[in-house]
Amino acid sequence: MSSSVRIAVIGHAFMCKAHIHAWRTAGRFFDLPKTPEVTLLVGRDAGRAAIAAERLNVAESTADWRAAVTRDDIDVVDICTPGDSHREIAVAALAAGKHVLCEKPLANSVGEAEEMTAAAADAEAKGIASFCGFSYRRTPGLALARKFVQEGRLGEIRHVRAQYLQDWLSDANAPLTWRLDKDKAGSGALGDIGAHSIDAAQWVSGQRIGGVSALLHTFVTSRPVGGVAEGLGGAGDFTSERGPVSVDDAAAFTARFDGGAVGVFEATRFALGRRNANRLEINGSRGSIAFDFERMNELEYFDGRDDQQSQGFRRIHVTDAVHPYTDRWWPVGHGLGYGDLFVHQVADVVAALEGDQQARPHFADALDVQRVLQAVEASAEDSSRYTPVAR
Ligand code: SOE
Repeated sequence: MSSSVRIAVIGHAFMCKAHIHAWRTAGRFFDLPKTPEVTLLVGRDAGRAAIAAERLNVAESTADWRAAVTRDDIDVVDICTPGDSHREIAVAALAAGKHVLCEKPLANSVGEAEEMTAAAADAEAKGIASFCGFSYRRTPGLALARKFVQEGRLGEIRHVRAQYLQDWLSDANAPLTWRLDKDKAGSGALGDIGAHSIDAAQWVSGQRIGGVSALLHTFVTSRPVGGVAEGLGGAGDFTSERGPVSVDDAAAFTARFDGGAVGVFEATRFALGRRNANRLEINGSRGSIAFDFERMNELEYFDGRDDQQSQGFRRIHVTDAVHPYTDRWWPVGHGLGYGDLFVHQVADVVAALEGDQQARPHFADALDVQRVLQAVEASAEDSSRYTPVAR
């Protein structure tokens, strides 16, 4: 039996870099049962894939994902492409007996996500695993918040307040890239970052969202076309010609959770000054937690049982050896960063491949998030739910 896990990464942009960095780094900090080896980088454009492979030091690249997912020397297919290709690649890879790690949101529609989940269930019966990249579950602060909920420190959960605020689209002349095209991305802020909030809120609170009432809005309806997507923006010759933006710029919704909590969610890429403020606050009958990814090494915790004189939110530095994931890293206090979430993710995936427990979130978990996304869109389309103010 091979002592390595051989990975084909599909996609050659931002997420591909984050994943390859993680596959490379995980074994340096975590005790993995097998050594990850990124064998192949696949990109739609052979030239760009070759450039990315050279920079990221991957020996081989190709534009042919179909051939890649059936190769004997590949164990894991890691999908880092826009949502419109997730279903086809994942289903083919699972059918070929490859474990699949797929970026979030799982798909562009519930129908696609259902098909992928059914394929994952068939594959699981043959020992093949599926994972979805809701990477924020791997933030030590959020993992600690979940632990506090499970330990009963928050008591009965009443409020779940989730915001995911970014600002990289604030400029009306930022280019029209795939994240602004519904056919490619499925939705806008909602699926791109709101999906993270939905997953984190359900995972940390331990409650599922049962219903929503939503509002979606697009502030900038057309943007410059041309050039190529790079990072979150673009490179090359973006022209003065503008094309339509077909997704939401901002999403807001209220939610009822099946355990009795009420939720308020907001996702936007127009919150000028907020770079990656992925925030979650939960208030229970005994205590509260508040997390903001812009201070990702901290978790705020309020213990309602403290004596009244000393009550207040305490700021826990989630950097100690007793905290989730952190014992493997730097000595206490030095802290982690965005890329480290992906390291934790692949460490969990590799451990699960060799263990007897499926790493979560798997495709079925991600399908659940997709159903919430669908409910939000359906609610936002139903204008009868929007009550104008009578003046
Ligand atoms: C862009 O909004 C983005 O890169 C998301 O696609 C990621 O999922 C999130 O982690 C950071 O922001």
